[in-house]
Amino acid sequence: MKGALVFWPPTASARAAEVDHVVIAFTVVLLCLTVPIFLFMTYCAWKYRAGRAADRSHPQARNLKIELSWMLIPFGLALIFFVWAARIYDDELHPPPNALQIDAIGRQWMWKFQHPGGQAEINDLHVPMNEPVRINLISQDVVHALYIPALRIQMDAIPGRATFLWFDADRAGKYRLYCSEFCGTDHSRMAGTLYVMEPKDYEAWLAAQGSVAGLAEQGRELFSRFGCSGCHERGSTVRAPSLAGLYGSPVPLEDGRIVTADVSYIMDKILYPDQNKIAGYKQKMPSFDGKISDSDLLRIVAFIRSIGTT
Ligand code: HEC
Ligand SMILES: [Cu+2]
Repeated sequence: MKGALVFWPPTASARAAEVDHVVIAFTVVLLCLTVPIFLFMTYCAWKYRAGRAADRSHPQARNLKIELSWMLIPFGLALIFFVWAARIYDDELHPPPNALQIDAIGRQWMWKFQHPGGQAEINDLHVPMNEPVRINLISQDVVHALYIPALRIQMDAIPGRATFLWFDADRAGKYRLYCSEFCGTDHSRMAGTLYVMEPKDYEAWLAAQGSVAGLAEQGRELFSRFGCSGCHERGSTVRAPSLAGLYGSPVPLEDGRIVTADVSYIMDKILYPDQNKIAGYKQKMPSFDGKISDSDLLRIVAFIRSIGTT
């Protein structure tokens, strides 16, 4: 409904429903704990009002059982909610590895989305239903945040850093998406529509975008243009690690840590190669911070991702 106030957004995923359960249950518990107190206060104010002959002797009273119960019961309840909410949070942090990966770039003042096949869209996002979707987020200028109320998810898009969110929408439809971080004059217009589609409709939508070179293919081209291949391909005089099979694999670092080569690791390496030095290599890679646009960066990452599985 246009113009109508929405007090409770629609629910388009199992996790969103779970978030609602936590919110509703927590509200009910809070009401159970506070309403009796306010009723009792009102009763006492009435009973002991000025001029009323009530017993005001106020004898010492102590009841250990009552005191313990009003500490331990709320504590136990708080713990239950902590564990319940922490499990949802944990789910948010762990996208399934086979999730469809879509890139999102925030910039003043629009959202740009890039699909693995190279299809790009502005402020609209088409996704298939009943399939995990991972959105890799980045910002080209200031901090933005992608917010999709129907999925109860929100994540900052931060310049120079890769963040993500993921969801598994289970109800086809049109939902709103927003930028929820004040980002300048037209912040309020930085919004769009999420289309959750039947998988076959999504395929049809992708096909209707015309033939574009896949993101990975565009990335392969940039990989040569930015001179990455000069160091990273066989026959180079610089000893640089091969990037084939890198994506998703563990990387031993010079300082002893072992990290997984995910999207943010690869992006960090391209922008800030001096961080996360790799064991067994001389760090000779130049920083590409400021030299490469975010869309291109994501294309190169898509290329590295595509040779990660072959
Ligand atoms: C001058 C040579 C050189 C160029 C140019 C270069 N790299 Fe590197 N790269 C290296 C070296 C050397 C390392 C490993 C050293 C280290 O970081 O400890 C490396 C590491 C990496 C890693 C981490 C690999 C791993 O096994 O974890 C990635 C990813 C990467 N480079 C991507 C790129 C991309 C993308 C470009 C182009 C935008 C690029 N590199 C350009 C030399 C280069
Ligand atoms: Cu914004």
